[in-house]
Amino acid sequence: MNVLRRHFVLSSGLMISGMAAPALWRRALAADVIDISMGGTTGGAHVWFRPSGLLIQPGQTLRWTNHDAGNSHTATVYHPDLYGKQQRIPENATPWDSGFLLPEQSFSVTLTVPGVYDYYCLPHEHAGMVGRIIVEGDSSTQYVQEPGRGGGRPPPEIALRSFPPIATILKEKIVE
Ligand SMILES: [Cu+2]
Repeated sequence: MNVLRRHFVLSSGLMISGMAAPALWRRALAADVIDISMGGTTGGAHVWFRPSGLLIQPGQTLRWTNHDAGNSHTATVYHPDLYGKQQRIPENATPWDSGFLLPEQSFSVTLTVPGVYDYYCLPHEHAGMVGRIIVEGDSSTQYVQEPGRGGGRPPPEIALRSFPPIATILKEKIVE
């Protein structure tokens, strides 16, 4: 009895962890508002955006929420108008900067211009806290980045290594 019961709990637990996550992701991607969590370990040794890579549709809204009790974070795009960075958003897209979000504060932006958007956390760019959004376009849309566009400062090496690859985002739609 005891053994059977444990087996049942275990197998249903596995089934949930194996099936619920993709279903939740799919539901999240279909929503009008898609959540991105800002997090970190106690002491701030590791910090992150989750998911770090997303493929969304024009008109969908992204909402960043700081779930890190011990740190402030920002979601700031790479653009010459913001801290003199190199432009890593589509040519005619509007740059955004959330400003510092205290724990449990949120910031939202609605994206309409297709293309690739790279962003970072102002105090944690050098810890590799970056993310990449792709707004899907039609078959003529080019998703290729043009590093150096606008002539501003490029991301540091650790940030460049931390962006999820464009091909992976296009294939997986969501990258943890
Ligand atoms: Cu941060």
